[in-house]
Amino acid sequence: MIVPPPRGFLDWPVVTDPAAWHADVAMVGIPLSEPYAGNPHPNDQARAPDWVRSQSSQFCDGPDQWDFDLGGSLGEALPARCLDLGNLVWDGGDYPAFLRETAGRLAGLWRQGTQVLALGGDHGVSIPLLHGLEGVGEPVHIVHVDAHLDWRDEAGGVRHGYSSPLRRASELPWIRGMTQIGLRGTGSARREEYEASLDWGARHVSARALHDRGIEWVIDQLPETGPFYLTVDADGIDPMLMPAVLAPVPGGLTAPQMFRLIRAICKRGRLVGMDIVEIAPGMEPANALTAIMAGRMFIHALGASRGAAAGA
Ligand SMILES: [Mn+2]
Repeated sequence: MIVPPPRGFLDWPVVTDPAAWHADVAMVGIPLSEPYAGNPHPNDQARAPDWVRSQSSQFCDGPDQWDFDLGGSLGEALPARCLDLGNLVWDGGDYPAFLRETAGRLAGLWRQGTQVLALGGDHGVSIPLLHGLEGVGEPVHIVHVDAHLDWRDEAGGVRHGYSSPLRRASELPWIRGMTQIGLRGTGSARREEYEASLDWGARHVSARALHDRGIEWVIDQLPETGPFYLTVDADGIDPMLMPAVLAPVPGGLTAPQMFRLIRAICKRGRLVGMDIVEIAPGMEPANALTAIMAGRMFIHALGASRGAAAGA
């Protein structure tokens, strides 16, 4: 089921008919929010795609406006065909069917060379995106920003939840590696998962190491070439910047570190897609700071992918 949002991301045209999905850049919402049995949290991340879109004027006051982060206007940096494809909604029924259908649609976008931006939902929404990366046609390196490792094989019997996306990524033959940045929270990993991820070849960058050694040291550890896919759990960013999360952990990435990381990724290779997940609008302060930080990350990615934000 594909549902149009009340407002397109950055006011891009909303096109919910997959037959008409021909885009250089596309935004998709995946408002999946699968609470684990017994989870006491109000899992309202499903509202985040429309919430972030609704704040578009807050993170870009028009495509003609000079953007100092881009060294130009966003309008000048964007390609001709930018679409908002609406929300790909799971009806709560047959999850494997939803996964197949959604991944298939995303793979179709990647086969035509579309850069896919996505808004969750909880971190489980990265799973259909990671499956869809098959459509890129060559192995992809995952850059994962998160307070948590997210390598649980299952949690409460659920294998496609927000504790497991990077474990699921490790099982896909088109994922060639992953760099996990900002790690500092407990949960979604015990010794078993920690060791399984290292055995697989994941590169861990704890928040402590990041802050002790600096973002340039982190960037030096990324592969020399793309393609890259970036998955950002909002709790990976410092909660002073993205407070609307259910599992805030002090000491996350700063805005300058995150923007520098995005520019560096785009300089090394093609950023084929990016998701931002785990925004809980119910926790948002009145000034919409979390949505604004999400929007600014996407804008950095859009600009840097096309040579804006020069001097990376
Ligand atoms: Mn996560």
